[in-house]
Amino acid sequence: METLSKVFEEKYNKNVKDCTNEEIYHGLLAWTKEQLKGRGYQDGKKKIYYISAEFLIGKLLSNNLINLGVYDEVAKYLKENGKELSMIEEIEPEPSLGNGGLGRLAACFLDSIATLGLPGEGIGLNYHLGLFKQEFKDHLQFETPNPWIEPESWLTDAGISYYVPFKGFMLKSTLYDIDVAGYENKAIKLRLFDIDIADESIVGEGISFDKKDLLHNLTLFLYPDDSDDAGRKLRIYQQYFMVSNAAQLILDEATAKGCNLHDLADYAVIQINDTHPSMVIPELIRLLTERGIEFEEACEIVSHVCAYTNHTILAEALEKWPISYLEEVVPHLMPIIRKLDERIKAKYPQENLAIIDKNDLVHMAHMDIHYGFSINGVASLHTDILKETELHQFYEIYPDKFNNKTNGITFRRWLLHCNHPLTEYITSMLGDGFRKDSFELDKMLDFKGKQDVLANILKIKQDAKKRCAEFIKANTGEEINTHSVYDIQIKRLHEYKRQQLNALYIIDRYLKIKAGEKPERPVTFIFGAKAAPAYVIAKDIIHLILCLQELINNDPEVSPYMKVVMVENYNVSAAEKLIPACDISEQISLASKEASGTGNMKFMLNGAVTLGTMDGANVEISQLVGEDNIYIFGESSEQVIKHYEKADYCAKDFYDKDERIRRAVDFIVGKELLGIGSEEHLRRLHHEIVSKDWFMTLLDFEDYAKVKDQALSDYEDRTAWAEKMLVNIAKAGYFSSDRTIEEYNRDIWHLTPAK
Ligand code: BZD
Repeated sequence: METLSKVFEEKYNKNVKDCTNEEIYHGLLAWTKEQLKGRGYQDGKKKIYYISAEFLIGKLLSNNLINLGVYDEVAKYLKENGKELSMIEEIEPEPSLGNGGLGRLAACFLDSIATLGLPGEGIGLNYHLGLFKQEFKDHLQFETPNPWIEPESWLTDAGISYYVPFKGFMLKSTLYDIDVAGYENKAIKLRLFDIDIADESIVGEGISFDKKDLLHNLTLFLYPDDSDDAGRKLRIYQQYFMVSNAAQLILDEATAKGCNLHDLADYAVIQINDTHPSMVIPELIRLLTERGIEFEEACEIVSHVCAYTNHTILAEALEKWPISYLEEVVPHLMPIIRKLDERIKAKYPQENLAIIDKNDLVHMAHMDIHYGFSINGVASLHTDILKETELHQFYEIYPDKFNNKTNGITFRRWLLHCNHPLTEYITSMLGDGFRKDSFELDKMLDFKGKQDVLANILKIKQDAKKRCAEFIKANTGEEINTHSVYDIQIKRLHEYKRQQLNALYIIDRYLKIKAGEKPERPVTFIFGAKAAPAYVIAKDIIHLILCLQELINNDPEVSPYMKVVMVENYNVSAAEKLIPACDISEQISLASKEASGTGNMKFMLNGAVTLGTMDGANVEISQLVGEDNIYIFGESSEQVIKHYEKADYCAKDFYDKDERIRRAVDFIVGKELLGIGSEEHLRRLHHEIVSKDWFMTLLDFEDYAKVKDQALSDYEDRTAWAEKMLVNIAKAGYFSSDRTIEEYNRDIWHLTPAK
């Protein structure tokens, strides 16, 4: 720790003892960056370029210290000097460079790529103000900028610039790198492109700004509101800026290593993370032809370099850009896209395989599938649905391109960093092999039935719940009972994820308590979710939850038995505090709609038991832990898909025929909540549920309530519950992103790991 002490002396002319926490944070930041550089970077002939519009990296200090193998040493050194590393962690701002699962997955993947010693880098954009910061006022969500770049930060100017052509002007980029340490391995780079002239002062009220002022706004926010034309066009500007820079960088790096461009596939493989980076395909073709390669050969080369990952089957989320938009933003790409489309139409005339459809929409996913060599879904059920229904027409012509890569999470962040006590306990039981080989967690099964082990696991959970209660108090002002069951649903707010189903259960329980049915043990229902700024119903659901929080927590007759809390500005740091404390993990999407989910994996790893539908990776979780260790409810994906095909689901029928459902739904517009919230929001939500309910909440309500009640009653047998926790932790090994990345490499990337 001598070099660290020196940093404080040189930077502040002080002993660490006399430094403020801010000074210690900045000293540690500088020191850690040096250590990372000292490690060196993973390199090799062929590299994976993981291009993604989002990298939800979370705070970096502790993770870097863990991966550098110095966390304990630094914590001890600080403690000896009267300082707490956990307090210093609080000072770091969290970059909000992602929406949710897709962005967080990209961050986990970088950790695993580095850890496995694979040559690679992430490429994205350096959004100055992130997604947005969520604030609650009058039980409503408001958005404000989320600045995170300070004068001293994890960013390093790479000294690399490119020119990106748009219609009528060029933009010059600047590249910033963030080092991502592998666990006990070299680092790789996350490369974020930016413009020098981005101007934060153009932001007005909330997150409003002139969307046409491209020279100053291009990298201000991640995907600003795309509910209007200007927003959608800005998104195309961002996407093209990202991929043109990426393509130029990739060609330069390859050429520098001796690539003659004809053999590009020996030097580069590009993973296209959802369709946001899809324009990299025509852009690479453009650059290759500019550098003297024939069009046909350029197509062939690119088709051996690009692979595409699909993260959704929701049709509205599959990007389709009007030709007129692309003509306005990137006219030089359109002739290429048209040629790519003509080549396909000549071979496959079916309309549903076209890149450009008859309404002049460019289907980005179709371009990826035709001109990429691999397409993967993110959980086994999801990939099956892609093959059988959503993308069936492509599966018929390219069966060999389709493959599954079930998502994973990095255990460095989601266990080692966020849950020290559990990590230490597992180490005391198994040794530390599980840190590198997650499947070793399986050995915990040998401790089934051991009373002392089960008691320890319960104790660790209880302590986590106490720490979590402090976080909730600080975040929401609410006091929660640490002996209540913590039932947690944290994820983006979306109707298909069905936070409204959870809310209906809460209402139902409230009504029961009011009617004198007092439960044995209190439950705390915890939510965290951001809604897209223009997603009206999602915001109405937040409003409902916040109104319920106010009503229930302030009702002396009810609050001893249940409370509701919605944490404000849910982000990676909040997740790290909530997940270790969770008893019941809510994974209640309508079957077939959640591609995978990754929160479900983080929860099981931390000893929560899943309450969920047979959707996404829940299916694989249930196969691994067995039916005694998970609570499954609801219609199957096959049944749900049939309902959609036949259009035979009618929410109103459930509302009319089932009194329990009707009472819960009508409570949304009853006098209690109208006395707290806004009539406009509550009425709109009520109407939506009764007359539309696209994601079939009422269909699954009864089974959900029954199975949830069962879980809550099983919780009372503490030993049996602890055994379920143990099995969940033991079986989580499969969901390490190291396993996922090994599979990507084995089946798609074919890179040679460094020794
Ligand atoms: O990707 C999510 C899926 O919904 C999850 O099921 C899955 O686990 C993760 C990782 O594979 N998708 C997203 O998070 N998608 C977005 O955030 C997104 C962002 C912009 C535009 C469209 C989708």
